[in-house]
This record gives sequence, C-alpha cells and structure tokens, in this order.
Amino acid sequence: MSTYLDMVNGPAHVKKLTLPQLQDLAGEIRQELIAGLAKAGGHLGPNLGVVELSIALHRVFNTPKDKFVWDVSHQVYVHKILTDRKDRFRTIRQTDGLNGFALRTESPHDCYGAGHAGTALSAALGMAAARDKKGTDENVVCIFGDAALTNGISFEALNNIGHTTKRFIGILNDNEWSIAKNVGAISAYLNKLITNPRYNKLAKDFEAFVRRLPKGELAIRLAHKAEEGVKGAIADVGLRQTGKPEDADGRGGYGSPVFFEEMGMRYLGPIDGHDLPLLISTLEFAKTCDSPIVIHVLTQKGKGFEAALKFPEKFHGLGPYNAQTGETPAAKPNAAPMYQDVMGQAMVRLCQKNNTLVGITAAMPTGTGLKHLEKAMPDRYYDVGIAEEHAVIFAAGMATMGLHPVVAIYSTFLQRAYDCIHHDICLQDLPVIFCMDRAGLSANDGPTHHGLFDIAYLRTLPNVTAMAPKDEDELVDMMFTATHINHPTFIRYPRGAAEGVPIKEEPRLLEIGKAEVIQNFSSNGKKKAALFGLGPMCAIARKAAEELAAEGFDVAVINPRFTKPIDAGTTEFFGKAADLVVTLEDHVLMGGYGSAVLELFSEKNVTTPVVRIGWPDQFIEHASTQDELRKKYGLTVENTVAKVKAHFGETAATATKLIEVA
Ligand SMILES: Cc1ncc(C[n+]2csc(CCOP(=O)(O)OP(=O)(O)O)c2C)c(N)n1
Repeated sequence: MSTYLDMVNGPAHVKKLTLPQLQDLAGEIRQELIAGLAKAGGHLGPNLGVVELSIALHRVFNTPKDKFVWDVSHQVYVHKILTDRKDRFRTIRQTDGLNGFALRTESPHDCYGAGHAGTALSAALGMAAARDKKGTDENVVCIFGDAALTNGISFEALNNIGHTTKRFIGILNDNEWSIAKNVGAISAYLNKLITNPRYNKLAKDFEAFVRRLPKGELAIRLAHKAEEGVKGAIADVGLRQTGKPEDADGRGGYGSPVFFEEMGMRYLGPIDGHDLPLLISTLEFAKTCDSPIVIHVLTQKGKGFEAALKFPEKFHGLGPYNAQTGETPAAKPNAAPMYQDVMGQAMVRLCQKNNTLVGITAAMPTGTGLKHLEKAMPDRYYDVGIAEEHAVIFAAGMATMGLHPVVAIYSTFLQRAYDCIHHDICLQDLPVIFCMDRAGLSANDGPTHHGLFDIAYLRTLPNVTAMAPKDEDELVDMMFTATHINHPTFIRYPRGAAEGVPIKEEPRLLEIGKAEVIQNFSSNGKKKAALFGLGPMCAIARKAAEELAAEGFDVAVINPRFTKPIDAGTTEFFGKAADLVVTLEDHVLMGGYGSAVLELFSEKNVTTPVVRIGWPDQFIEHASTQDELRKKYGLTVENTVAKVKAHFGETAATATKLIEVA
C-alpha cells in the first residue's frame, strides 16, 4: 500500500501535499517504478533518476496549460503516473497499454511526442515563440539530457533561443550517461561545470528570491545553499580580465565560461536533482525570470535501486527483471544469437582481415553490437555521440581517405541523416557500409522506433546497393560482400534473435543483385504461386509454401536478398511462370520491395497479379510482441496462405481480413 501515491491522481494532488509528504511520495513512486516494470521491462534507470524532478515540475507548473517537453521522452514514466495514468502504469509498453514515450494522443499533459533524441529544445522554443506571438502566458519547460546535448539539433536550438524569446526554461538533466557512458567534449565540459566550484552559479537574485520565501527551515537551508554558490563569486568570474588562460573564453576574450550564457541564457546550477525543496524553489525562481534560463540539475540514473546504480547501461532500458535483485533471466541454452551480436562479432572478424574497415556508432555501442569491436579493436571503433548526421558525414570523410567505414545505426535513427546519405554518401558515390539494425518492428517501443521505411527512402537514391539477409549467416555474407563493393551499401536486419542457423567459418561473396531461389516450381501443372520473402519474411514464405504445397499448390520460394538492384532476371522469370506472385516484406508496402517488383513487372509487361504483404500506410502502434502486431496486420503464414487461396477462388476461411493488397 502506498499512502500518498494512492491519493495522487493528478497534478492538482501534487500541489496539495506537504513537502515531507512529497518526499514520501517520491519513495513510493520509486517502488512503483521498480515493481511495476519488473514483469515487462522498460526504461527503469532514467525514470528512477527523475522522480524528484518530475514531482517538482508538477508542484510548480500547471500542465496541460504549461508545457513540458521531454527530450527522447523515455523518462516520462513519473510524469505519466502523476498525470492521470497511474492506474494504467503497469500496462506501459504492452499491447493496448500506455506508450513508453510521451504521446500527444495519450494525454493532454503530453504536449509533444518524441522517441528520437535532440528534438526537445527546438520544439519547446517553437512553443515559446508561438506563445509570445499569441500573447498568452504559458510556461514552456524543456527537459533535456546531457547526451541530448551531443546532438546537433540541440545546438541549433540553443543558437536561437536568446534572440527568439525572453521566457524559456531549460532543465539540463545531467546524469553523465547516454545509454552508455556519455562521450565527447560536451560531456567533459559538463563535468567541468560540475566539479569546478568556480563555475557553480547560484546567482544573487536567486539568493534574494530564496530569502524572500516564508521563514522556516527550508528557506534557511536554501539561503545557505545559495550563499555557498555566491561565495564562489562566480557570476563575474569569466568577465574579469584575469589574464589566466583558464578564464579565457577561447576567442581571445574573457566572456562567460558558461557557454549557455554565451548563448544568451542564464545558467543556474549545478544543483542536486534529488533535493526536492531545492528543485521546487529553483523552478519557482525560474518561473519569475524574464530571460531564458537553463538549470543544470544533477541526477543519478537508477537512484534507489542498487542493481540499476551498479549497471546504468543495462538498466537504461531492459526487459523483465527481478524486482528485488535486479537479476534478468539467463539466456536460454542454444538460443539463437541476437542479430546485433552477430553483426558486432562479424565486424571484429572482418576488421582482423581488412585494415581499411572501421566501425562507427552514434551512441549505441550495445544496441548495434559494435561494443564487440570496441572491446577487441578499440582503435578501429568510433562512438560519435547521438549524432547520426555527423556519423554519416564523418564516414564520408573517412571513405575519401581510403577507409571503408561501417556505420551501424538503427533504421529509424538513420532517417535523420537522409540528406547526408544523399548529399555526402550517394552523390559522391563513397564506399560506406550501413548496417541498419531494428529494420522492422521495435514492438514495445512503438512507432518512433519501428524501422519500416528504409527500403523506400533508399531505393530512390542512385549508386545504392541495398540488401536484407534471410538469416544471420547471410548477414555475415552480406557484410563480407559489402566490403567488396566500392559504392554505398546498406544492409537491413531485424531487432532481436536471429534464425538460429550455423554461421559458416568463412563468409561467402554474394553476386550483386542476385536472388536466391530456395524452391522452384515442380512443373506439375498445378496452380502456381511464387512467394518472394524478403529478409525475415523468407521464413514465413517457406512455411506458407509448405502449407500450400500440402494443399496441392505448386509454390516457388525466392529469397530476393537485394532490394536494389533487384534481380530483374529471376523476378521476371518467376513473374511470368507463376499464376500469382506474392511479395512479403517487413516494411511499409508503399515504396517498398513489393513496389519495386511491380515497377519491374510494369517495365517488362508482366501481367501476373501481385499480392503484396507488408505494413499498411499508417503508423503502427506499440505492442507487447512483434508477433501480435504481425498477426493483427497480416504479416503471417496464415494470411499468406489465405491470400493465395483466395486468389485461386478457394475457401479462405482463415483469411484475417486485414490489409488491402494490390
Ligand atoms: C536520434 C536518436 N539516436 C539514438 C537514440 C537512442 N537513445 C535513446 S535514449 C539515449 C540516451 C539519452 O541520454 P540522455 O539524453 O542523457 O538522457 P538519459 O537517458 O541519460 O536520461 C539514446 C542514445 C535516440 N532515441 N534517438
């Protein structure tokens, strides 16, 4: 039983509790996070870190009128609990349950949706500018992590804030971690702000503000804290011409050493992000400021759960765990490897034989599997931070110098770097290899993370070779083959466990643009269906073929391997030989592999009907498992069999009437 959490059903209740009660509430929320996520998993660590911050925000501001814009928004669980969604909290990331990110359609308290990093400052500034234009008075509060600051968009927004609005509250939630340890100069700079008391800034007007608060222990304690800050005389430090190199602003002058100030914002902090009274007072103060302000808040990822504190990367986001110990279920013996690990281990093997290869990740060493390379050959590994555009152009630069970079980025995050792929990689025809993990569904994350668009967005670009392996052994063959291609090459593969097939000792060079015929027609005059199953859908095509064969159909199964160039000869041959062609892809139908087949058929005057199975033209929601969504939308063996039977006029009793296909 939770004394205060039971009472809190909305932000209004947060405002009614006393400070000690709020502190108890924080403890109860932590317990709910730990217990509530144990069964299905989620972003435990980041949320444990923002419990006090979220309470303080709802204590001081009034959503939905005031706007909270969360960067990435994986840390909104406490906000969800405090904004009328407590009762559904344990459904988070599950079928029909709460989404794991802020979602505009889920609650009026979620004013901005996200899932990709680096968007919050721009979106919040847009809201502030719109407010100013409209002449309304909402507060706009942007909560962004230290790793979000490694992202270029954040800086594009910072560059704009000072001369766009006078009222903007930024909260830099600094826990020193991205998913992995944060990297780069910004992270080092933030560390300097934290550790060097010279930069500590609790300015004089904040002190005066705190002194005006009603008398009591809290006000006295805060005044004392403010004094400590002011004692450092920090506000002026950088402006004095001390002549000391450490005071210089790097441009031959002595501007503020706090770069937020150089960007036209006030800087306050760093402050303890778990000190609820201090947070509340600071936010109250921020509300009164007539210039944009950044509050630097120090939080601990995983606070309150020993295992999460010990393993911040693992607990950033995870599946089920033991709520007492934090232990996660051991991998099943003989389980198929994860695609990401196959990719990472293959990179090590390939790098050992080819010294032009290097691996690049944008802050996802574990998710992409490149951590294997980091460990085995650190000098061949680059983590550039959450900076997909930079990662791609950085690779382009390397490629001009004779290296063969392998950029490992999830399909969904690569979308951000589309212009870089176009302008820097394809237009210059540079040999960069892209390994696109999570191409397909990322079921419990949902639409921000599904990688369902890459075939379409890459297929239109000249010079591209694009492939999709049917299993992990073929993934390694494709990576090996890519190292022999002197042009931009893309390999897409799904999230999670691979097929469980053995991986050959030595990878095989694949013929570019050549499909694999897995099963040919038997020429026995029966009704002929050719199933083209791309990537993981090849397994579905094979199973459907078995069922159809048992029912008297003559079925060919083709593993297309290439989405660009598609195998024109094989596709035309089976197109003409079959009575029905079925394409299966883990990708949107529009512009995808099936579309490429239709284009080819149009060119070659192949008139055989084509049934396309893939994702419809809509954003696909989140769910507990990929299988549930595949079933709902018909990317299944049953639907494939039913569609074929329906075409031939046979009873399609099992047809789940789902997607309209061409
Ligand atoms: C464009 C993009 N690239 C990568 C990711 C994957 N990702 C999700 S959260 C995260 C780290 C965020 O760190 P920070 O902003 O410091 O927040 P914290 O989790 O530490 O609270 C990353 C890299 C993403 N969501 N979006």
